[in-house]
Amino acid sequence: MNEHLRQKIADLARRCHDGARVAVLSGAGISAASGIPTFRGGSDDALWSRYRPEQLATPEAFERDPELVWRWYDWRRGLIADAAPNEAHHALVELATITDVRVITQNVDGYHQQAGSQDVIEYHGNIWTVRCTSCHFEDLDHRVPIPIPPRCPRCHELVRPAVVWFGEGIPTEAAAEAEKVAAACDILLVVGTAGAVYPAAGLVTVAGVNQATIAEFNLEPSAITQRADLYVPGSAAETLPLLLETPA
Ligand code: BJW
Ligand code: ZN
Repeated sequence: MNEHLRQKIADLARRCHDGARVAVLSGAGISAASGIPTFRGGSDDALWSRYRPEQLATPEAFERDPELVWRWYDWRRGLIADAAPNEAHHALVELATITDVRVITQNVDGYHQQAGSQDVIEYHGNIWTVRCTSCHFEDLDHRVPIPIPPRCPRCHELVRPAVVWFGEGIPTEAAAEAEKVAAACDILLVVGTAGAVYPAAGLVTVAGVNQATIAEFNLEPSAITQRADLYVPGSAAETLPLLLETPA
């Protein structure tokens, strides 16, 4: 890492120590160091390279073949259950002891909360919550493996993961809260997301028009990089902890 970049990160760390309000928009890349595969590119493991998203993460796919979709989610639930949050998640918990930090995550793995982050906004839902496709039943279900396809204990219709698929709206409260947090922050940390999926990626614009500093932490440049004030290359597990170093 060159001296110029180090200086920029130190400036950001100083602002955090001075009480700047921080918002975080995280994506699959923040959990990559935990061993959870990302969706797009950058890895032989990418889920999207083995399965096309429209085969799996849409309401139509679930209607067509609920067992296939559930097998995919069951596999991912197993990976998540067997792994744990990493240094990037933990760095954000520690950052919250220094200043006001709100995490908006596109991830469904629950790792931010598991690491200790409070009031996490789950923009795309949570993989451990299931809800009935017919009645109003919704509950946590941590079974791994889950009987496929799982059925509603109340009405015996299919249950589905309470996550947001393509073509579905973001949960109303999460959408409103994320918009508010993005608009009110002084610094937006964009961590491990390709910035290709909307409306999540639009939160960067919301923060930008409100004059926030956009700092991106990603292994590779993304759709966000051109809009970022600062791009920090590398694994978030190694780069986010740099924000905790006490500025001179
Ligand atoms: C590392 C790293 C390391 C790796 N350290 N970095 C505007 C324009 C065009 C299209 C649209 C638009 N607005 C809406 C749309 C349609 C669509 C959309 O965005 N399509 C695009 C593909 C173009 N959006 C929707 O359909 C959304 N809904 C909607 O718009 O509804 C309208 C509506 C309103 C009212 C009523 C009804 C409807 C919903 C989108 C839902 C997305 N769902 C998924 C699945 C969630 C559940 C699950 O997990 O199974 O969300 S898809 C998937 O993509 C998942 C992710 O959260 C999301 C984002 O992916 P992410 O996190 O960016 O991951 P990757 O893999 O893409 O990138 C990883 C990054 O990490 C890379 O950059 C790596 O370099 C980096 N990295 N290792 C740091 N160690
Ligand atoms: Zn039901």
